[in-house]
Amino acid sequence: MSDISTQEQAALAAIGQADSTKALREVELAFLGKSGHLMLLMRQMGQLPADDRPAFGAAINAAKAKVEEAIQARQNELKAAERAEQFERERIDITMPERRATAGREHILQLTTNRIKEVFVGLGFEYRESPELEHFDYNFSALNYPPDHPAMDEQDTFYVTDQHVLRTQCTALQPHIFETQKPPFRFFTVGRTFRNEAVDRTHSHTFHQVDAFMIDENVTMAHLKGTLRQFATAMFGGDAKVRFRPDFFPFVEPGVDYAISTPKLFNGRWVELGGAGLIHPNIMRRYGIDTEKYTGWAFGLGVERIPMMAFGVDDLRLFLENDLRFLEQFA
Ligand code: FA5
Repeated sequence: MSDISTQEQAALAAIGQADSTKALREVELAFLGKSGHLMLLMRQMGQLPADDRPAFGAAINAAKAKVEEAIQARQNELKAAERAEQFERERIDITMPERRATAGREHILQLTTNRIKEVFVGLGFEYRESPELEHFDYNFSALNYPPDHPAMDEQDTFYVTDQHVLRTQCTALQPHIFETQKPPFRFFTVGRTFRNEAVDRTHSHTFHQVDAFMIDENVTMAHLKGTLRQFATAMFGGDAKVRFRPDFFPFVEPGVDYAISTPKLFNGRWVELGGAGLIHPNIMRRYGIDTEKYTGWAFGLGVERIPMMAFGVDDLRLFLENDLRFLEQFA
């Protein structure tokens, strides 16, 4: 019996000293666990004379109950203390001034692209993506460039393999469409284009183009000119003038270059935006399109030239330098 009270006292002392819920759990195991001190005493009961067993059993149960109660009480204390300490550790200072989040805005070339898409979708054209890494044939051969034609020299580019180039013109969308679609149709694309080019105020090795084309019955140069005039009005306002002059591109016949002038900018000087023309019959025939029934036009122009003309920017390198003082002007 004295063993029971010794173990009980030892347990209560250890409980009092436990300074964390973890330490308390160890005390609990040491006394009440399967091979804890009080449990070992309980097992001795079998060896006692039968008459002594009830009193021994009652004493040990009482001791167990006391120890359990003390553990529970200490646990409540320790948990409360630990929670208070955790709150203290995780306290946040809500009076600290906030760090202002600066909202980004779209780049002027993205805003221009969005506007181009609005205008062409509004005119009934379907938007398509086209690969930036293009097979040589789509970029050149399929567009009626004869082998080694000098027109390719103007569009020297970056060769990834002998057969794969970074596209020099968004016109490369045309053969992809002609392979899979039957006219009548109207498509356009906007994207990055690349050329092996000395960089100056109006040229870069990486720039953007928009290309659009349509094929239908009775399509003429008048439709092309009307569309480009409407495009100029949407981009630069009603007082923008458009000019077409004969030009050569292997994939159109006849071909023109397309320039605009607005009285507000560059003293009304003409600025070339791109090229255009009626789709060459060689290309239509190659894709089995009946040239007696159908005709089509196509144009392609430099996207950078649009904000240059619209806002009087005289150096296109500014669009790529990411100087916020420049970019923030275009809300
Ligand atoms: C073409 O790329 C033809 N694919 C356009 C075309 C499409 C003609 C459909 C007929 C029918 P060109 O090489 O001229 O044409 O380029 C068109 C426009 O892209 C140029 O007028 C210019 O605005 C822009 N551009 C061309 N090279 C650069 C460059 N290095 N940096 C910035 N813009 C450029």
